[in-house]
Amino acid sequence: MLTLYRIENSTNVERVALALAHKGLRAESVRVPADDRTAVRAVSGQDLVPVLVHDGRVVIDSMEIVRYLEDRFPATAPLYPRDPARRADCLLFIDWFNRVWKRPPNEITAELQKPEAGRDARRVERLGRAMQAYLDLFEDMLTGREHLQGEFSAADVAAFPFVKYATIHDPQDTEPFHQVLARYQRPGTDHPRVVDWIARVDARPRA
Ligand SMILES: N[C@@H](CCC(=O)N[C@@H](CS)C(=O)NCC(=O)O)C(=O)O
Repeated sequence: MLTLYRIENSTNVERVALALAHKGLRAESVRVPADDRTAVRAVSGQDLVPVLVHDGRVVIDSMEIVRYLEDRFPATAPLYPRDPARRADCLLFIDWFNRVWKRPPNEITAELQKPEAGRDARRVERLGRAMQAYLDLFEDMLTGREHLQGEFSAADVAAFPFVKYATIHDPQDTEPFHQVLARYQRPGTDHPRVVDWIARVDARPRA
């Protein structure tokens, strides 16, 4: 049995929700309040979601969970290329996304939480430009293919919940990190493939 601990509107939970649905796996959801992680801490010893419990085994970290699902359920729709070279490209992309791409929005969010007098506006501007430039990179990655690695894969699972804010942002969603994702990713007429990719992946089911 699979159980997913989640909070509403979580980027990292959406990764797992996309992966579960792609693989046709059902999971019981435990929805916890964003401001009370007691249940998450009790089951996993830490506060962050997503947490997956599979027959008593606890897995934390969204992309570790996605890999775990692939390893444990290899017969269902794959999320990583079978070809070793392409699989390595996919793993590298995910590592880059987590370690490099995520830094500017995280750092802008932290900067904007400082009192106004102590903020480094130039740094925010520079980091914002980096986020916008990554849209150009995604546009190029999508040349001649519908997903970041051709077929829908863990690369799309990793990036979509964050990059989607370029076109999808509920004005009622005032979560600071989400506002940064929306504010500093502005697709223009030179990003048609990114815009189509967001719509394509957004049409997919979630668990
Ligand atoms: N590296 C972790 C990050 C998890 C994470 O930051 N989750 C957010 C929700 S998207 C969270 O639980 N934040 C709560 C907090 O920071 O207190 C993953 O990929 O799962």
